[in-house]
Amino acid sequence: MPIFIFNLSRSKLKKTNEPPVKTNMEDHSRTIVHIDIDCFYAQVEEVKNPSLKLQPVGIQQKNCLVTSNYKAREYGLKKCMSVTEAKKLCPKLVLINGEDLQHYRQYSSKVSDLLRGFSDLVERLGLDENFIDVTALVNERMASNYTPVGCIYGDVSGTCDCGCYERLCIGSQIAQEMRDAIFEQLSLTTCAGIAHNKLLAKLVGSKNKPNKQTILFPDSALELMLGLQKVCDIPSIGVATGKVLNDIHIFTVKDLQSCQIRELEMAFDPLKAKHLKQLSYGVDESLVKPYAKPLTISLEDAKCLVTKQEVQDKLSELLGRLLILVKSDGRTPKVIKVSVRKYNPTTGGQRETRQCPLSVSLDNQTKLVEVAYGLFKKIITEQSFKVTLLGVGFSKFIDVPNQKNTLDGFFKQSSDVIEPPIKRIKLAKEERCLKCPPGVDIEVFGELPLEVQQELWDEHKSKERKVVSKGKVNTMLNYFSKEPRK
Ligand code: TTP
Ligand code: MG
Repeated sequence: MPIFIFNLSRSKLKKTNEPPVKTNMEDHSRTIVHIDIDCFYAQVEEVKNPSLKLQPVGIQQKNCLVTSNYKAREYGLKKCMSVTEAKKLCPKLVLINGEDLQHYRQYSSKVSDLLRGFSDLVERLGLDENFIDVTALVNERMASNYTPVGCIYGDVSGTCDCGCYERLCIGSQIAQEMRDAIFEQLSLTTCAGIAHNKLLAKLVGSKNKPNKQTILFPDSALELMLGLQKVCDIPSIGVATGKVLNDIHIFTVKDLQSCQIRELEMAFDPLKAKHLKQLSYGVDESLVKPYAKPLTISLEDAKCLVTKQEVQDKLSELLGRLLILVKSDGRTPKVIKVSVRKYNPTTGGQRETRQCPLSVSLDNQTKLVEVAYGLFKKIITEQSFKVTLLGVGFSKFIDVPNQKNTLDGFFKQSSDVIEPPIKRIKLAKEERCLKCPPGVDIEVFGELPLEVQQELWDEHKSKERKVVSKGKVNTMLNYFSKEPRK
């Protein structure tokens, strides 16, 4: 009895007293949720301009329709269709240029960050998909309520006795909570798949679209896989692998299931051969690999620039877009860098980068452009120049929490100099005289955030211990030192 404490819908399904039969020896202990944002770029545009929701909307890159909202799809519009063809099918189509990915990237990281509130194990796949391993959360909630939420794929009458039914039902409740949170906080609708591995979660999530979620219980895995037809429809089988499979006369998922492993081993290494065979049966042992936040956030433009004004305008444009990305990232950068490719008629030119500590508020774009232009001048010393690429970026991020200490909050009190929040000033005052390294202006030092002060102090101590080599000039300490750099 303790094994079968099911909800009403479940008990209707299992009336016999026969012990459930586990059909295979595969491990079902994980619970994986796959979340895919509906018509992603189109939805972001609708959030920015809600009046679009009532109209058929297509997102255009060059002459290609990369996606469209579901209203437009009613006219038969498909992804990757030419704009001309799309307009023919739907003359009222509202076309939006989707070549600037800035907002899409912003929403993409907001979704992943939000999902990380549910589990540390979040893996991003492209901009609009995430895998979340919710096994730990599911285990915490076991013995609570096993009502499945959303659609169920296939037949659920044959069952497995390992507890996967209960785990997947709880997984479906968590998936619903995730999707509700994404909708409440970001106004985006999503689809979710819930299964015991990544492959099946991704595949089953697309069975009911848009704004729906679907559970797959292990016994329906074979049915789902056979429904795919072509081997290339298996998500991790790319064009190259698909071609090799076709060359050995394996075209369908059924072909892959029924071929001899030896045949596969003639074309692939034994591990890959085994993996392909497993995939065809819906077996996928790959783990959800948590993503790390980027070490650098940067933007660049490969445009030919020949005057100071052009360079400053481009830096201003790039910084404007970059600041939005950095602020939404939530962390504080400590370094700004500029990359330049100087034109060279023979080689095409080589990229050079210069960086310096960031001592300017992110709210003061004018000052940032000046700093960036200063870095540019360190690379391009000539009066007359031709550069074919200009980039600007921020790095060395510190984890300032995204709420009270957002960059807005962090830099709010001053327009151009970093002003530490009250708590930091108090601490800094107590330690300022003790910790200000020789050669650094004590007033400037007192204005710096505690982390930067600490770094300067540590660097000074390392220098004392001769850890920093004499020739290294690009250090924080040298930057803040009153003495000119050698
Ligand atoms: P998809 O997830 O393929 O599509 P979608 O989110 O627009 O629609 P749905 O999931 O509801 O079926 O792609 C995600 C985004 O990636 C999409 O909104 C636009 C972009 N994209 C491209 O830039 N180039 C492409 O060729 C495709 C297919 C998509
Ligand atoms: Mg999508």
